[in-house]
Amino acid sequence: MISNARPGSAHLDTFAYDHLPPRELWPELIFSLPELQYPERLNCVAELLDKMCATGFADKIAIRSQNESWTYAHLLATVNRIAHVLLEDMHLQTGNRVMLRGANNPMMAASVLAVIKAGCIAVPTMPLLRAKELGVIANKAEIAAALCSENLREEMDLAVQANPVLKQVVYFNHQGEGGLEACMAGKPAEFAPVDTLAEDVCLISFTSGTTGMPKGTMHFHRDVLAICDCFPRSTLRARPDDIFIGTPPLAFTFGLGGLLLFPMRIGATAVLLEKLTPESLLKAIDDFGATVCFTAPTFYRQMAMLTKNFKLDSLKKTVSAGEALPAATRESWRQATGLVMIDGIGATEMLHIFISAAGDEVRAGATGKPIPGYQACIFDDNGNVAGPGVVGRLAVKGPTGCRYLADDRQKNYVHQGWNLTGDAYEMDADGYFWYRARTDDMIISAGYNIAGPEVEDAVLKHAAVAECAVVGIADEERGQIVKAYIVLKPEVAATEALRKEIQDFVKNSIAPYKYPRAIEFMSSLPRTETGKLQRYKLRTPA
Ligand code: 3UK
Repeated sequence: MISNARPGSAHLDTFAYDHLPPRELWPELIFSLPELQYPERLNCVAELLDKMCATGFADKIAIRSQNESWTYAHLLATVNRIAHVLLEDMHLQTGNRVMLRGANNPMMAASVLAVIKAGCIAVPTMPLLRAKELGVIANKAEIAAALCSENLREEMDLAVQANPVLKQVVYFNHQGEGGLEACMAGKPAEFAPVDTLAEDVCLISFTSGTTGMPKGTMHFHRDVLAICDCFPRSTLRARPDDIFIGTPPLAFTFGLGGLLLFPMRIGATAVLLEKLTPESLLKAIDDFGATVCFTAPTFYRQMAMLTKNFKLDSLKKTVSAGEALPAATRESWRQATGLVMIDGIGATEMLHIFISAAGDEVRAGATGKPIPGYQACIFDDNGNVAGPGVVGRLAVKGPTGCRYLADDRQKNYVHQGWNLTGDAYEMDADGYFWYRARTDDMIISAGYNIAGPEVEDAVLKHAAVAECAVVGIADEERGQIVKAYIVLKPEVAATEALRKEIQDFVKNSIAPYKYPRAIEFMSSLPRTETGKLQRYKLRTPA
């Protein structure tokens, strides 16, 4: 068989090359900034870790957890020992995929970095996935080996039993015989990074897609550095003395970037904590003196109601992504903390954030502008680039972009070199991008186009409302009607009078035809592990 691998690739196992989409289906990649001029050969972990140790950061704290503090030097030695285990004990070859399973903790982070440093391909998976879902991923990415946290052993073992493709698992955070820590004990603390190409795949991230087969998005060593050199430099403007904290799992690229790669790129500190609640995150911000926080809008909304009991004087910058940030949530966060939220839209396909704004550049209600390094435009219904004021499909391009692992849906995401994220957006005359809805979430009622999030924002401004999701449900007369699912604040009773009051409240703040004709009170809303509302579950209740 003729290998598809690029000449000079470090991959002995050419699976990734064999299953990348053909070049002509890739989005256009642009490297317009001086900081995006990477050499042809590049191992991103060598840049993020070995280089930081060699340039004065060896004794700085890289990672903190509830009970551990790891310096960059300690992280390097740990990563190196794991890399030896991968190659010598597990007999992995460069280019092999390695499944990674763990909540946010230092060993999970070290394992991801070790896989990449050893020239293999990391496939981090969300902690809550079950054996069945792990099997789908393992078969799709042909994964034979896994590193898994001991406390996730149950589903991992079931997945191994049911999927012959999965041949070996080594458990970490586990002191027993045969555990990763035991295997590492005899290994040297030095390991030379495998000399990969900048375009060798190092990460396959599966989308948290709501329907159908999950999609594997393939990312290069270069992409990992590119996201560190875009949003954090231009917009977040973090510094080496910053302390990063937040909720997104390392298996979600929002978390991998925000809670590991971004701090490492500048020699800052990452606080990795498992199982956070709005309350425990606030407490942790105080305990660790965190300065930069990454989480989803719904978390900020809940935290804003609890800030009275905390100091939060260390906190300087807060980043919201994963879902649209309602203007009402931005405002309650500002009132509670004095901080101007940095909203940013990112996507697993793009690896991280590509439209955002911070500080004085923020326009409440808009996501922001394409960050330096990225371009964005709106496509109208005829597939032409639309001018300001037109709602259409958001299209972006930059140094990163969509390459699905063996998937026909590549053609849906990439169009004329642009990445189509599946979002309906509008650009204003100043070049700000305003989120309207997911393209398939637009509600069409009696001929009107209604964006659910706009109605949600109006409902959320009512003092009795804690959370809200708005969807279109089938209606004989109007095609669809607007329905709001509402979680009330703890002390509020769900009455018929309140339903009417909320409807009138919305009619008074946005065009009356958008008001929710149906309202259902809920005790909670269905969400993914990444904090996204699962609107499809509300559209077709079980
Ligand atoms: C939605 C937003 C409005 C939007 C992600 C930051 O969410 C991430 O990746 P996913 O693949 O989902 C992508 C989709 O989520 N979305 C995300 N952020 C915003 N919508 N405003 C926002 N600020 O529909 C997008 O297409 O799960 C976010 C960094 C890395 C990520 N992977």
